[in-house]
Amino acid sequence: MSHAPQSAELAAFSKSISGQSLKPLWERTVSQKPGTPCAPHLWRWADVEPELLRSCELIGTKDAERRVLMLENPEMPGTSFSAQTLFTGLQIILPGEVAAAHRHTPNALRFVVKGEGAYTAVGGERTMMRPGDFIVTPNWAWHDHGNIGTEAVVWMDGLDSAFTKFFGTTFREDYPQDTQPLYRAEGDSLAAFGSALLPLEFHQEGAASPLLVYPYARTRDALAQLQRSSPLHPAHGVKLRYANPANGKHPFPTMAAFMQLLPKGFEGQSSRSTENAVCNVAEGRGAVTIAGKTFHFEPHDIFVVPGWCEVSFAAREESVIFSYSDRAAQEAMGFFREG
Ligand code: 1HN
Repeated sequence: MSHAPQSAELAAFSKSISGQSLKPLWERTVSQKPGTPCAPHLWRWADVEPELLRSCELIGTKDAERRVLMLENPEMPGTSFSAQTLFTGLQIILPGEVAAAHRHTPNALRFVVKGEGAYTAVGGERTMMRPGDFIVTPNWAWHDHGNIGTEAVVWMDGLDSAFTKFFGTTFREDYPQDTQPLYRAEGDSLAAFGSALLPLEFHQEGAASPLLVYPYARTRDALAQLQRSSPLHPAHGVKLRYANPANGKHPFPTMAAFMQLLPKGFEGQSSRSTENAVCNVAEGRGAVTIAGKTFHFEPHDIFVVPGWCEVSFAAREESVIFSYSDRAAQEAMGFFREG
């Protein structure tokens, strides 16, 4: 940077104060522009699935606690983050395995990728996990997972742990037993919050959605109906955001989540916003161009759209794409911008 005129005296001054942990603002080098160091990147399911299966031969859920491969951005080594503000992992659980109960300050979301027969228990209620389901694990809620089926189950974990790291507020606790006691029947949360109805006595506790699971079948039907009846958004196709049914806000105070449908042959306009996003291809094949770089996508591929990068989609087949981003936090703080 250093726009200010340099003189020998200024240089000497700068040097002399450095020993007191002082620096002239006019010499600062931190970027004053939008955007992050994060690179646009795509992880191919065809490459990652064999590594997940291999990890199952090498470690169990007892030793790993969570058998997760982290998707770490190639431009952010050592951070464990996929984007500036987001954690992304792929978790695999085998029949008979349990991932023991714990809780932590980061909020977590699950997007189920492949397989049936696994459940997650959150805050006293269990739900089975089906491909395409979006599941909410609010911060500080006890959660454990298990596989009571006959096949491996894989899901994507999305966490806002970059925020707790930033604030220095990362806390965690193990539950004394592997599994938590269940005090609500399976399906209770969907019945109470999943039909534009609310229990009379309901009041929002915490900032996360009280709806534990947003089943894929419903989301998929909604997208199909709207595709038939409404004009497409020129950049996003048909795109819906997941809402907290009690207040219409994002499902987490930090993270927003979306599902979009791109009709076969869709060639979207390019768009840009400050949100940092991670996309997971639920269905279909096509291409996404991020900051001038084109990636071809197939089902279950995961890609990162860093903030302030131009992005455009082209769908070779009808495609359905899940995404989550830091838009909730950006909006709350007044930082979100598009254009
Ligand atoms: C976690 O608790 C889970 O509960 C998954 O399944 C991934 C990544 C970082 C920190 C905690 C889980 C996680 C995690």
